[in-house]
Parts: sequence; C-alpha cells; structure tokens
Amino acid sequence: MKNYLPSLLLLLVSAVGVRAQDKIADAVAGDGKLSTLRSILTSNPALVQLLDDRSYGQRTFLAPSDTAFAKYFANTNNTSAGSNPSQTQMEAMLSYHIMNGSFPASNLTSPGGVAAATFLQDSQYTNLGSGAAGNMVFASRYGNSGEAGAAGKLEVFGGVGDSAPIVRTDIKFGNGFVHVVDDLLSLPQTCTSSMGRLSLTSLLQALDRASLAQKLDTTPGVTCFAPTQEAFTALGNPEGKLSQGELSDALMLHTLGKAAYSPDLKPGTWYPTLANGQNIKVLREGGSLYVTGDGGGKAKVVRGNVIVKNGVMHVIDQVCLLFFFCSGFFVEDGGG
Ligand SMILES: *[C@@H]1O[C@H](CO)[C@@H](O)[C@H](O)[C@H]1NC(C)=O
Ligand SMILES: *[C@@H]1O[C@H](CO)[C@@H](O)[C@H](O)[C@H]1NC(C)=O
Ligand SMILES: *[C@@H]1O[C@H](CO)[C@@H](O)[C@H](O)[C@H]1NC(C)=O
Ligand SMILES: CC(=O)N[C@H]1CO[C@H](CO)[C@@H](O)[C@@H]1O
Repeated sequence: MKNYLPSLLLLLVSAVGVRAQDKIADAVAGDGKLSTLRSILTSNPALVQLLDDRSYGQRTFLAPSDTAFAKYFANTNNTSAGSNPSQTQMEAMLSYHIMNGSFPASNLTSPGGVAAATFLQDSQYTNLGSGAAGNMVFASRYGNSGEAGAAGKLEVFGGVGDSAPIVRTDIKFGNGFVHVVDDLLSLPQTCTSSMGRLSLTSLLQALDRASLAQKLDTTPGVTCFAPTQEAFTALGNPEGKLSQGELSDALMLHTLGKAAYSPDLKPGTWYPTLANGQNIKVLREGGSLYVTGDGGGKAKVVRGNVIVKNGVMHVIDQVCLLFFFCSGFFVEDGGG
C-alpha cells in the first residue's frame, strides 16, 4: 500500500490540475486581453472542436489578443470589398494559429528556431504535396532566418513575410499549450502573390518572361530563393536581356523541388535545384544564412521563411548564384 500512495497522490493532483483548464475556453478565460477570441470561439464550434478534441495528439494554440484582432479588423473591414471575414475565412485563419504538436516556449526559443505544421489544410492556402497535412509556421527568437547573433523577441512567421510577436507563453490546456500573439499571422499566398506583396517586381517579370510563374505557383512543395529588387537593379536588370531559356535556367537554379525551411538547411550541404544537374550549397556565417552555387558566388538570405501556399521563399540579396552562363553573359571574356 505504502508504495502506491505517492503515485496515487500524484494522479489525483494532476487530474485536478488538468481539469482546471482542460477546455480551451477555460484556458483563455482568465486573460483579460483575449475577449475577442473568446467571442469568436463561442460562435465557431468547429474551431473549439479542433482545439479540444481528444482523439488525436498535442497541439499549440497561438491565441490572438484583442490588440491583434483590432489591428486586423481595422485593416480588413475597410477594404474596398468592405466585407468582414466569413466564418470560413475565420476558421482558416485560426486553424493556421494551431500548431500540430506540443511546443512550449522552451522549445520555440531554441537557437535556429522551429518550423512546425499547423492545422491549416484548406487547399486555397496549402499545397505541400502528399504526406504533408497543414501548412507551416516558423517560430524564432533569432530573426526570420533563425540566425541572428543575439536572442531577441520570440516571433512567429507566416505568410507574405509577416510575423506575430508572442507576448505571453505557456498557458496550459488539456491538449497542450497556448501562447498569446499580438498580431494575426497572414495566411500563406502563392509564390507570385507573395513576391508582389514584397515588391519583387523584376523577379516577377523574369518569371513571366520565362513562363514559369504558373509552374512555380502550382508545384506542390518548393523552396524559392527570391532575389530582391536591388539585386536585379545592381546587375543591370538581366530579366529584360537574357533569352527565355537562359532566364528559365537561372530561375530554376534558384528553386528546390521540396519545401526547406531554414532549420532544414544544413550548412555545408549541397541541395539539388530544379535546374538540371545543378546544386546549391548552404552556408552559415556571422549571424546570416547564405546560398552559393558552383561558381562560388554567395547570396545572403535577407528575409528567411516567407511561408507560401506550396512551400517557402527565402529572399536573397544577389541574382546570380554564379551559374556558368551568368558570368558568361555579364563578363566580357565569358565565364564558361
Ligand atoms: C470588424 O468586423 C468584425 C467581425 O465582424 C467586428 O467584430 C468588428 O467590430 C469590426 N471592426 C470594425 C473596426 O469595424
Ligand atoms: C521541439 O519540439 C519538437 C517536436 O516535438 C522536437 O522534435 C524538438 O526536438 C524540440 N526541440 C527542443 C529544443 O526542445
Ligand atoms: C498532425 O501530426 C500527426 C503526427 O505527425 C499527423 O498524423 C497528423 O496528420 C497531423 N495533422 C495535421 C492536421 O496536420
Ligand atoms: C467599411 C468600413 O468599415 N468602413 C470604415 C473605415 O474606417 C472609417 C474611419 O475609421 C470608418 O468611418 C468607416 O466606417
């Protein structure tokens, strides 16, 4: 009997402890800054079900604060369409705030950051190919590529390069953890609309001229290294000068045939691109992530982990990953 007593007590204590905030509604009841969320949950039983259902594993809810909703509504209610989010849009949006798994703050704050799947499965926002379920988010205290030298605020990165700061952590509920965010995550968009939102105009023109925009937007599971507008300008806007074939090769060299979030990119490793037989290598140096091609040129990731519908985009500061024809085209004596 003596042997069973401690574990029996532990069982009772934990049973009581869990029951207190078992349901999501109870877990968010105690925070004075979550009243908008509470009323949204009341009218969205499907979302409550997604959080409270006990028949599958742990999850982590990024709960938007009243501040987050106020900022969101201030923008969206005033669109030219003038419409508030529908129940379906609200469900899609909040399912993107539910990470699939248990991610206490101690986990999310680890160096390099964490890429995690969410419950956003709506095919309007998610096309990662077979085997994958919900689209992803990236959480980090070390900036959008997880590489900053010093720890800053903990943020979650979603669609179109937007991020949401986590302002309160580790509220427990029956199925995992709740962290409060002060912005809503933007839903992932296609590669090309994300590029538009980030003003990557020359890149869009290049994709258009090479007739690759459609392919890039619809292939399930891609990583796109997207050069900035400044990178194209610095090279004299090659998007208007190269032939369609050359542009196509150049763009394919900037694209991997699977989604690789920054934690998946291992330094010193070569990754096959969609350009035939050509690989690019990832480097980490001085608080930044770089990609380099066979020619040795080096592009720095200036905005990592922009989540897109069919994968991820990392914005880089150079057009040329020094593929052979690029140096051949721009340097008089030819590069190979
Ligand atoms: C925007 O729409 C939401 C949802 O219908 C509503 O709750 C909110 O009060 C509106 N906000 C503004 C500023 O109009
Ligand atoms: C964070 O959680 C994931 C998924 O549970 C796990 O694979 C990973 O090892 C954890 N990392 C840390 C630093 O705890
Ligand atoms: C959540 O993760 C589990 C375990 O990896 C997986 O079986 C399930 O399909 C995932 N669900 C979603 C909605 O991603
Ligand atoms: C459609 C809509 O919500 N319009 C509002 C936009 O913002 C102005 C100023 O705050 C309001 O007066 C409008 O009603």
